[in-house]
Amino acid sequence: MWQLFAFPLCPFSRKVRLALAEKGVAYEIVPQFPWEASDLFYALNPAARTPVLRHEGKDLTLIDSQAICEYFEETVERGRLILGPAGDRAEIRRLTALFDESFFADVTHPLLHEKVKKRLVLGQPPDSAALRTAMRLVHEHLDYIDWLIDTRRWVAGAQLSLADFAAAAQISVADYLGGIDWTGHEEAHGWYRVMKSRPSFRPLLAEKMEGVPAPSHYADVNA
Ligand SMILES: N[C@@H](CCC(=O)N[C@@H](CS)C(=O)NCC(=O)O)C(=O)O
Repeated sequence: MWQLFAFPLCPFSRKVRLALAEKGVAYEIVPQFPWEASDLFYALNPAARTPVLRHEGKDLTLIDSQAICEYFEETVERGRLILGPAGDRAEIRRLTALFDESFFADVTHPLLHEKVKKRLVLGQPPDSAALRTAMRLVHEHLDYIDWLIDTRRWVAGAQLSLADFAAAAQISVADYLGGIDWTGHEEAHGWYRVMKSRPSFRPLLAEKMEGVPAPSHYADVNA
């Protein structure tokens, strides 16, 4: 059985969980906060970053959400997420990287730092200027998703792909932390409701992070 070292609000672990669920790969979660890394976790990943996926029987450790998703794309036929001709696959990888890197840096990471790490680890109040900046930048990302969904059916093209799951994983964490305002983003909002309604999303919406309450709309697939 695969073991996923993860914590509930890690967007990269969420991306992996969505991909594994879409592909029908079973796993169990080993709760792991990067800021409380166990000796075992350090031994598996000296960078002490989640997600890490371990299979004891195969003596295999996979690190980094993209490496993990690509591994299962290469080894599991079901639920193709990087699909189509080479040009389409390049576009899926471009947009996956955009959400993993830019959305995370602009929005998810500041929200996690200000609202989770400061509260649970550092015992400090959030910096309201940093939160305002993240709330401003989220609109630029949602504008881009509006445009993508307006010009193609899914984020990276005509087919549902890893880029949709990477984007939805980041947004779901930002939404949990009260960082998403859908005003003026009908296309992006409609797309996210569809993503939220997928069976693969249900376990994420049901999960809570201790000490960090979610807003009431968070788990509502119609909200
Ligand atoms: N590129 C990596 C990013 C992983 C990452 O940044 N994980 C965060 C948690 S969401 C982490 O462990 N941060 C702790 C640190 O960077 O020290 C991936 O896609 O897996």
